[in-house]
Amino acid sequence: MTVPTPTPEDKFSFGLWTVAYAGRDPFGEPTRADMDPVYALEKLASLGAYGVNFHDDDLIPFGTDEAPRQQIIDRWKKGLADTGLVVTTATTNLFSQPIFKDGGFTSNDRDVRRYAIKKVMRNVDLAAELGAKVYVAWGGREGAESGAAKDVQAALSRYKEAFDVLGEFVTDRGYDLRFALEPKPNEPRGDILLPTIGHALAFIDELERPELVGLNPEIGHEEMAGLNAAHGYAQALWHDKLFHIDLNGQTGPRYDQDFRFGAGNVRGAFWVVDTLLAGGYDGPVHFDFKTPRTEDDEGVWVAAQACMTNYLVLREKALAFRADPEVQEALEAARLPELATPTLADGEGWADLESAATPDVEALGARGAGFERLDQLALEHLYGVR
Ligand SMILES: [Mn+2]
Repeated sequence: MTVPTPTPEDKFSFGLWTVAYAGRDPFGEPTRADMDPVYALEKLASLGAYGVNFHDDDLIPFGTDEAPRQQIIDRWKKGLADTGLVVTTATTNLFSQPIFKDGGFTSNDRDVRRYAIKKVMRNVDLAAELGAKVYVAWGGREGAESGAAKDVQAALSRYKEAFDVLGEFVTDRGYDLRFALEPKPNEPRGDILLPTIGHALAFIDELERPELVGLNPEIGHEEMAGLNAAHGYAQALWHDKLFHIDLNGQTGPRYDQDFRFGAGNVRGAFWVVDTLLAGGYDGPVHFDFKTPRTEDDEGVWVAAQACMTNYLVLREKALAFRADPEVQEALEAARLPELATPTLADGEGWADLESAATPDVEALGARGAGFERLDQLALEHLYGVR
């Protein structure tokens, strides 16, 4: 297998904040210079990317007046037209400024909550104008460090209120735009609300317009919680809620590492790609990574390109795994097709089970599942020996 080359048909997209991450962390100053957003567009297009997305404050520094704001937007639009990159999604920074230290939508302070919703609406207008189809909502500061500091039930009511207002806003404006919640268990808050895919799915059911809200799960965030990211993506697909994806790398439950996709938990990444292919996910393949602060500008683009390379490698391996006749046979032996058969036959009810003959319990208990063979075949594809 040669190293594959990405093309716009692969629909790879990057957050402006990913490649423009200058290396500031809780312990150190930035190690790279601020990046011009139009330079980021040019570099991403030259590497074969399809799309780009941004927080309002990534593109337009917080507090910029109206006239210079418009100049920035006009220059950005020209950059998009010149490079052919598409704005796939946009999002709001409700976490960097001191005003959001206790969150945006769920801050205890009502004035902060009102300002947060207004800030989102302003950037939703821009996102719609630029053609974004999904508006991502990562609630980074929606949470607490201590028990009494947050009334969680009241906070969830305010969280719902915000999405109900925003749902009404996009409906009234006639925008073709849906929201995607991005769960995360912790960091920067001690505990963040809607910490996992499951919490977020349950929350969506309580909204006035649940059809407008889905998920943007990030591999690293699920793995920070010790969860299986592929299973989470699969459940989001099952609920028809996988509106967008954040692919990156993570090594177990520790700080949010945001490694380039394919680094970190490689086996987990393989199953995420397999799950996306099996589930027919056809949205942008988006990377949310941060280049380590050890790297210079050249290293940033090495890492960005590697995200795409690793996805293409894993895609080829997952497809080869599924197409391998030996794998098909092993899947059959492991009874995977049988799981797709309903447990009760057409027209059967509980009474039929009650009167059904008891199977050979001992024989069923003694029978091997064949999963080790199946998993080893997957690993041999992943390790490149098949
Ligand atoms: Mn992350």
